[in-house]
Amino acid sequence: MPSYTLYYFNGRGRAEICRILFAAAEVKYFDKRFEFTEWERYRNDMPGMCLPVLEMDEGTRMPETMAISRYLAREFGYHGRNSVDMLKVDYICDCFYEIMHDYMRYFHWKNGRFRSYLQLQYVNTCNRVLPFLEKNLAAKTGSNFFLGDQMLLCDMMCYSCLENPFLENKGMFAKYPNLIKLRDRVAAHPKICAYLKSRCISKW
Ligand SMILES: N[C@@H](CCC(=O)N[C@@H](CS)C(=O)NCC(=O)O)C(=O)O
Repeated sequence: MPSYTLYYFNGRGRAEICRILFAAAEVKYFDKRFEFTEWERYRNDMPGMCLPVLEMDEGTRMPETMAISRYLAREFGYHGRNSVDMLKVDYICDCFYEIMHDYMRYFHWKNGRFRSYLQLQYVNTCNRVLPFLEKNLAAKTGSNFFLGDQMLLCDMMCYSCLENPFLENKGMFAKYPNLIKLRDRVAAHPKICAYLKSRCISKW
């Protein structure tokens, strides 16, 4: 197993799904967090000049949240049993990631890092994507997770991408009882539950 360093800012944000995967698989990694004030100094050292980035064996640095998450999920056995299951896991993950992406932009807009108005886009994405995911879960009566009884990357995405949206507006989720149940189930996984209790506290 390579030695891993995960670079991100001092928040949960896009990197949290990777941290949850490391926790679920009980794999050790170095969780390197930058403050925004020091980012300028490191930006040019990162592929794509943005974070998260995964470094392996103190050499190769890889960018892009979902590419990293899929790699870790494959390595740790959370990406599905066959190619069709992986396709399903991927499309569910990409739906959740659309929310994460728009939420992050909206969050930074609220906190003065962007100029344009992004709340509407984030809410529209939730209204488009969440009913679809809820329907996927409702069709799986008797199963604990999106694809059956095994928790996979897409289930962890349900927890990680909806964390701040849920904290900010629980009412928005009243229409999605199956997503809430899944979220609670992932949080109750023994390894993830232990990680959630011990992690650094941040606003995003
Ligand atoms: N497509 C990239 C986007 C990553 C991204 O936008 N990251 C933000 C932080 S959440 C960033 O590094 N921004 C750098 C900056 O604002 O200079 C991904 O999905 O990982």
